[in-house]
Amino acid sequence: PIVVRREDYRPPEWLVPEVALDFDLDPALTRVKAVLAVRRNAGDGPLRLDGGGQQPLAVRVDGAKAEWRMEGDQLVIPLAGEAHSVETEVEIAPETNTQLMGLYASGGLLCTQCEAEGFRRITFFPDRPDILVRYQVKLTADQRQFPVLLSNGDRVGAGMMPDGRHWAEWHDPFPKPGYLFALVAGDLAVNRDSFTTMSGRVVELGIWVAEADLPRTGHAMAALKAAMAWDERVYGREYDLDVFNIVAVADFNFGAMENKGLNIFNSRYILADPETATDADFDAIAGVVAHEYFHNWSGDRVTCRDWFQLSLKEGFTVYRDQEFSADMGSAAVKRIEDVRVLRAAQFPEDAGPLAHPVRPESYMEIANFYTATVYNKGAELIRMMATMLGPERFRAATDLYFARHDGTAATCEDFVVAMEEGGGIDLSRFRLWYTQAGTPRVAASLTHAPGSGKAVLRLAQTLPPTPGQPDKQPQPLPLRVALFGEASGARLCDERLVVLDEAQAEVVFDGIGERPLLSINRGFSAPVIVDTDRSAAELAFLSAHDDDPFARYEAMQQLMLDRLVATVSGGDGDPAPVVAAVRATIADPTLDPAFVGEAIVLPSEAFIGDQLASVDPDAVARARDGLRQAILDGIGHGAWRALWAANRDNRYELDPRAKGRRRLKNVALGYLLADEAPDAVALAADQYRYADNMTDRLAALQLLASTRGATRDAVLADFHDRWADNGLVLDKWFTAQALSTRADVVELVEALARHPAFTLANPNRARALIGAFATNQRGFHAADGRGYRFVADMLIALDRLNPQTAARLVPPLGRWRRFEPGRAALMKAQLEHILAAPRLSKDVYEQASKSLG
Ligand code: HT7
Ligand code: ZN
Repeated sequence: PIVVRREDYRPPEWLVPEVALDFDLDPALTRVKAVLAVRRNAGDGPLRLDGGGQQPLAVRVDGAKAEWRMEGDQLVIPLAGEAHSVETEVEIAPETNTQLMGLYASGGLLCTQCEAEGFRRITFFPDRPDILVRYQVKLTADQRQFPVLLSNGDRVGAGMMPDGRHWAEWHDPFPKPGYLFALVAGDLAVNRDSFTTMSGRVVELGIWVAEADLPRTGHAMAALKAAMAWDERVYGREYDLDVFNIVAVADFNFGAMENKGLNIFNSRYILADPETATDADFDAIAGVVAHEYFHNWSGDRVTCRDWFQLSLKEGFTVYRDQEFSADMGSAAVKRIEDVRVLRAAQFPEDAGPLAHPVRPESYMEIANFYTATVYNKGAELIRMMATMLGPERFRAATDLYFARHDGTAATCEDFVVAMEEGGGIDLSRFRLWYTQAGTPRVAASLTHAPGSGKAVLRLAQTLPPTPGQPDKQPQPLPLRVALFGEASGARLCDERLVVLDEAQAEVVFDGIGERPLLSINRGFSAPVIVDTDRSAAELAFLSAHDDDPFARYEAMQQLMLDRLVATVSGGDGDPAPVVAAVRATIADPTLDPAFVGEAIVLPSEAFIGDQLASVDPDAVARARDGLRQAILDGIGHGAWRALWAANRDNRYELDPRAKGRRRLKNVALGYLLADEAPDAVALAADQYRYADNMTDRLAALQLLASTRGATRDAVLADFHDRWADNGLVLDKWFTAQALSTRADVVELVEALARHPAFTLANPNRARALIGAFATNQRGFHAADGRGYRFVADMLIALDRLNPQTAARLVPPLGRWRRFEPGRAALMKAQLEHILAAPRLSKDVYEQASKSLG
């Protein structure tokens, strides 16, 4: 496959100010006519239009048949003048499009997905994000089968044809790249609402779904309106069209897509009611709806010059959606969740063979770079700049960014320059965050000579080598730091923002009259790993006294992690300090239950493994099970049951407090089931049976799925029968079993892959079973390699249908170097098996070959 390099970017030779598209829609054969107004911009080359394997049926220039040739998938048309009208015609077959890129069929609908390079599969076009085009789109289709015809912008006309077909015409006044084009045709019902913008314009909002799903669109609509108001209040950004439509589809490669004025969503991020969606689903819906809406400015109005700049829109928009969700609920819990995601997905990526900078230098397949690094680490970069600037200067800088780059395709460098000029700060060294891969490590140690009144914090940073980057330079790390008195429990100084921009530094604190304890990287102000020499007693103290909720959570987690790592390594894994700290946390009446639920949950097996030089998954599982049991015994069954009971509510509510109580209740249930005591199993079964919401029902099901016996089988059968007709809920049934800790989980999952409801054609279903299983530390890493083989075989089968979704299954195998030699060899063998498969996509080839390299 061809490698695309950032350094090879050249401005386009031809621009396309306008395009008229005419779609004759039919699932079996759709005809697309495109008339492009083209104008020479640079160079003297022919017009090159990207294609996706289709052949042109006709090519006309200025109305006349023209000379053309194909070079690979590109249509090349020599043009003599400076401006021309170029017309092409193609036929495509949406119903055979299993890749779900371009125009495809999903559950009776026709819909599009064009980011990153799907538009070329619809029509010949210069499919690059820096070609901004004004669109006129005419859609014609059978009226009975496709009564609703939608595209970007405003509907300017519609009518019937004599043959039972009808048409609609849409104009989008905002120039946009092809990746933001969208159309939908189908039999859809709409939840309509409106939003009045800050300047008084009324925007018509529509969420389009199958008629039966309409009652489950209310939460998404409320989130959309909240996001529109938030973006006005916090960033001064107003919506700009008269219409904003969202369509939910069942088959989608990703979460959602920010097409201008016509967002298309994976239905799992739209549809929710208490019976079918968990609290986490409700939160994810609000977050994704907001994310896509925020892209209207950070993505659509200001787009990317080339795909290496992807984090310009994605990192910034993730930061914006994280802050929105923090404002809508508990900011502390949201930060904890976001850091947990970063550590679970991005830190391992940064430490493995697929590590890449936030602004990558090269790719074979751009779809492989929609990663946690580009999205989540990218968001952390924006957060660090916001922290260093402070809220007012950050707002001035984003205002400058939007004003300067509105209507253009910009770069990450443009964003940093706007931060510098609008915020009055020098970010020269900060740019290293965009170019260097890897997670920085900071060693921090605090000394205090009694009677001196001084405390000295010594900091040293290192950045590990990553593929292609053996040597690194120190990056500026903004660390929020405070000190607490061990005797008084009080804060000994104001919080300081220490920006560590050298390899080493010393920070002196004056006026420190008692032995201080270190609270560092408060709020997780920098996306780094901090190594401290804090003892179990110090961590336990901070877990009870730190006044930064993230740091308090972190102290508890570090305390647990130190015990777990010590146990795995054969050292002192005495659980007593952990048990005491958990006891103190659950007994503290001042704490938010949601926070308590997060703080007392054990680190995942994967995260424990990430701390080890060579992972033995069995040893990790034993250590974690042992600590879980010790916490159950140490606190006592009765106390856990009391905690469970104390956080039960008689009536379901969806407010943050009720969600927090459910979370804590279900964490308590998890501890109670540590030893599968019959009364705990019965309690979980009762919770399952009598739950009035999916959060509680699924929590019980998930826990019971790891047990043995008739109760487990009965609840799983019940859940299946209740929800057999609801695809999104049935996905949860597959996932609950894929994540089971039972020793026979591989066989169970293999059997589920033969279940009549299982299909690789639907990405949600494939991810629900195979994707979830690949995160199951016990099953996936079964010592005989059967888990690896299962995932590899499924991946090869999926690659034939949907390469993008298949490629996302490679990274779990790509971590082979982190495991003990036996597992490492088995994982490597499966990567080789994948690479030997015939007709491999470039998506999977890139990920598998880099994982072995
Ligand atoms: N900007 C959207 C990216 C996306 C995507 C990328 C590759 C393949 C399919 C896709 N569907 C959507 C999603 C977002 O970040 O908002
Ligand atoms: Zn996005």
